[in-house]
Amino acid sequence: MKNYIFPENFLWGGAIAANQTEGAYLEDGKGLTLVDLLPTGQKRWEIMMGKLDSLEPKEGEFYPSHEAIDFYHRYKEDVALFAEMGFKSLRVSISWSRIFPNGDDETPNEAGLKFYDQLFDELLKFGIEPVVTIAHFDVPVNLIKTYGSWRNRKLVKFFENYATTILERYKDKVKYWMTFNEINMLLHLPFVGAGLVFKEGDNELQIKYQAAHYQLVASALAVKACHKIIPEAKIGCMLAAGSTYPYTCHPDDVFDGMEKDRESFFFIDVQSRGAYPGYAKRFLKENNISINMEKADEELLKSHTVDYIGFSYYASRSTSTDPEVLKNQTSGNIFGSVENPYLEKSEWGWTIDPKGFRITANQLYDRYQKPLFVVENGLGAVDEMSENREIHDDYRIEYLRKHVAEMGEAMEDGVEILGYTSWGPIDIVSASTGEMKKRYGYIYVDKDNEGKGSLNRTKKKSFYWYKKVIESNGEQI
Ligand code: BGP
Repeated sequence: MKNYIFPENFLWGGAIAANQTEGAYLEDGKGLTLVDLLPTGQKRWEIMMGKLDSLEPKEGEFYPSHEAIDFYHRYKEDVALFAEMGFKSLRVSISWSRIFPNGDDETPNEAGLKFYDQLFDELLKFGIEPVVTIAHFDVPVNLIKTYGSWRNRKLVKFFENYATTILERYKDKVKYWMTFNEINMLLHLPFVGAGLVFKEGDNELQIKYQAAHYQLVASALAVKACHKIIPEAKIGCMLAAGSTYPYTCHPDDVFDGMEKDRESFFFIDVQSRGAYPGYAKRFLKENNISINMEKADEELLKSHTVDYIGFSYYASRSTSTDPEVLKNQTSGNIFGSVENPYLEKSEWGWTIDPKGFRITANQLYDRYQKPLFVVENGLGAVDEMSENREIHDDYRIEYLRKHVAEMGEAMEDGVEILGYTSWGPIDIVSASTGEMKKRYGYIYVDKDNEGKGSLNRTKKKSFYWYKKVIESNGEQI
């Protein structure tokens, strides 16, 4: 395999999220967060789409986030394992409801602030840069209950207060921040992305785009606060990315592919260029969506744009406008409309497209001309442990090797990339399914889909592979 030269200070590492790792869901003053209401199975999907009748966990139901992998109590052991792999960075999210249990509290919860102080100190002890996601799918439930979550402009103030509090508290420890995780997911999983609950007769599109506007304003306020409180820090946006391929070269398919990409680019255009683009204004008008946009909003969006483009890449997408093609579709992906017949898929039906990673990185860099940061990439797979307790996850090494190679190609194309924090460096709860069985980690965690297991950690074969990749700064993949 070809050798790639990565920058000396390239931030190799891994990415996790509070709600998928910490557990301790009500410990030390933490309030309920939306993910604490997500069971597994079909019900999870319905709730993620904003269809739920209760904002309380149900008696006797299993909620994966309640214990997750108990990172809250085991983080020192896990950080030591990340350090053994040579991590330069670890992307983590701060749980909003650990800091403001109800979201609208007058004062922050000191025990919550203290936990992240300890976590960042542990990381810095090993020379690992914390890369912090301010909001990763975890709106405090009280904000949903009392205000309707991001339907309500009041969330902007609550978010600004939360962001300012953590920026102030960790200004000497954290130099890399990002605002909303996969901000475009709000359109596809509105409850997860924005705590939106829909009732009969709601105009869901109107509600989603108004909520998106409030999140974009809130994101700009966080950027403004970060540049003021920590001038040397970098704060980015975060997009669930993956270029969309037209199923044929018919102009209708090509145009549809461009439209599907723009559905996601809209968020980043606003966060990186500072204004609603013309195609978005046309879309809103043609769909009778009227945004409650205050004069100050436009000035804010224009004056406080992000420093880098963070994104997740799992797969490219494909789309078709031909009813004949669409009719035969078994399953597309959450963004595109059709399966790509040229590509393999994971056990969860996610397309595997390493070259798509290079295509996506080039497309984003061409569009924004700002440094990129790959903050999620990885393969969710079923791992089997052998009798002598080994996990030979060669399939994961293969996936990652090919994607790191294409990232190297993108850098040779001139794309500036700050770092690569692969998703789930340790097995954690799957966001979409709530399963532990969908494993991403270099480290195996003994816990099953029903929450049973010792939680013991075991290094997989990929642990040693990634250690070598980092040691050689990407030369030995
Ligand atoms: C992204 C989320 C992550 C992570 C990832 C993998 O949408 O930002 O939280 O979960 O998807 O998805 P899953 O866990 O569903 O396999």
